[in-house]
Amino acid sequence: LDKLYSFMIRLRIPGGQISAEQWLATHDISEQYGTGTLKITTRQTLQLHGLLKHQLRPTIQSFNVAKLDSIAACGDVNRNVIVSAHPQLSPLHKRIHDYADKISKLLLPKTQSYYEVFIDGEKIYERSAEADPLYEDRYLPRKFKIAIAIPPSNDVDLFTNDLGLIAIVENNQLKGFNLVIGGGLGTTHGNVNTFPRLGNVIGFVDTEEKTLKAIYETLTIQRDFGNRSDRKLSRLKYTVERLTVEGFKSELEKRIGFTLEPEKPYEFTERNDRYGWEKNQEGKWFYTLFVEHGVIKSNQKAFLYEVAKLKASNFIFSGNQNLILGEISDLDKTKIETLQKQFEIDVAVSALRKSSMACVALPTCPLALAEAQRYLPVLVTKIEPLLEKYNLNNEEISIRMTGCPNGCGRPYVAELGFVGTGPEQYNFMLGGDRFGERLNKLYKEKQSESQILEELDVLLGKYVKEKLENETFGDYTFRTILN
Ligand code: SRM
Ligand code: SF4
Repeated sequence: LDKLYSFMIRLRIPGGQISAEQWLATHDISEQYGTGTLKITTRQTLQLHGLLKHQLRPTIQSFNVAKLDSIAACGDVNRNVIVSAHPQLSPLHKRIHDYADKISKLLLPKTQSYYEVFIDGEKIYERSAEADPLYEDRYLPRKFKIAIAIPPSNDVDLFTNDLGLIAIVENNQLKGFNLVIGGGLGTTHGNVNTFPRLGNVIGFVDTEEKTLKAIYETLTIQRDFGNRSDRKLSRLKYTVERLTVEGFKSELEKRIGFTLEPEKPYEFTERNDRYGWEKNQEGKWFYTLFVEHGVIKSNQKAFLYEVAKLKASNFIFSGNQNLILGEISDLDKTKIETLQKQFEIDVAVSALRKSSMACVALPTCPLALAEAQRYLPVLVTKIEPLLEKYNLNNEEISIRMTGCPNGCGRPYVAELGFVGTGPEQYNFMLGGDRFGERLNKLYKEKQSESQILEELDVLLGKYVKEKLENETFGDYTFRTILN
């Protein structure tokens, strides 16, 4: 008897938006194959777990019919391109969103083997075999991640990406993008050469042509200069450290054939999703549903299926693992509100819970050392009374947990970060800011739940007594403990 392997499928959904029809198809596919659970990831897409080998082809074929694929959702290529999810933020939202699709298409590997293996079995040499000038015959040294942020929201955690674009909007006009290079979070316990890093802003580009060129050539630099001998040190952040930021920038300018303009001013003042109902400039409604750590609960799944049947909205996944129902008319809003009541959707949750994020970890992630998405909700329930004790219930303190130091739930840019070190033990990180512009630092190693709660009791007590006016918890701990 052989082992009964099971697989995970992750979709490629640039900008995280699908139609109601695609949601219906995804729902049906998840009922037929895998565990039935739909999981929204920290990169605005969906994963299905527990697919047996014989289910892989029919699952991928069904997604293909719905015009959804999983090409380059994993591997040493450009991954799912993410964009600020909230259409309310800018009248130019749609235009900026289109960039995600364009960038994703530009950087897709040219090989057609996905179709040969999973879709129709037609031999690749019988298809028009195209050369791949970007990935050539070797791909990148490692995964590559791109995000687009639309200030004032940093809901994509822009600075943690290999390459980031900050949309510069002036007088309702998209002027272009600030380019940010060299972010990345993965580390390895005990390997001092690995570290999380926030990207550096290196300049501004105005036209679409220049933007796409700069993105493309950033990848060719990583292809040519990235470390191919040690996978632990092969992300772009290490290439940038080796070449220096200035060195990287001049190599980029050489390859693109123009000089980057000086960066334009921008400001991030939010990172959380805007939960509940909101109206955009065109008078359409949006509803943001809180999905704890991206795991869609059964009542939420049933609700979303009924909403999709109305064909009254699109479905947008956020980088905070939540779901936005978008572009809803006044009439359809009423219908959706009725469904909300029927499926008991709009339950109140605390500000802390709404600011929490966790990676998958156990039981499916083979790299997990500790629990994350199954345990953080429990820990939050135990922290909530402490917040109540100090009258901090409305504080949106960001709290994030991962089962290992790879950082899939971006714990290194949280005010409270917990990184799994072993069963029921976490490195306790403090001092990140609220909007993802400063890394936190290790406060206490290998902490158990009771140690975490004792520490927090003391820290929160001191915070309410000693904080400066409007000082967030992250800024306070950074100023008083870690600086
Ligand atoms: Fe991740 C590997 C889950 C976002 C850094 N990540 C994995 C794997 C595939 C484990 C593996 O290699 O076998 C996990 C699958 C678990 C499972 O059972 O589903 C996994 N990563 C996830 C997701 C699903 C977490 C979530 O709960 O949402 C996220 C999927 C994103 C997507 O849709 O593409 C996810 N992973 C991230 C992020 C956050 C981000 O991209 O914004 C990071 C940190 C940012 C970064 O890349 O630096 C991240 N994942 C990693 C790493 C460390 C990479 C490194 O540079 O060292 C690994 C391990 C690796 O690549 O070797 C990893
Ligand atoms: Fe798995 Fe570690 Fe990523 Fe969590 S952070 S999903 S445990 S690889």
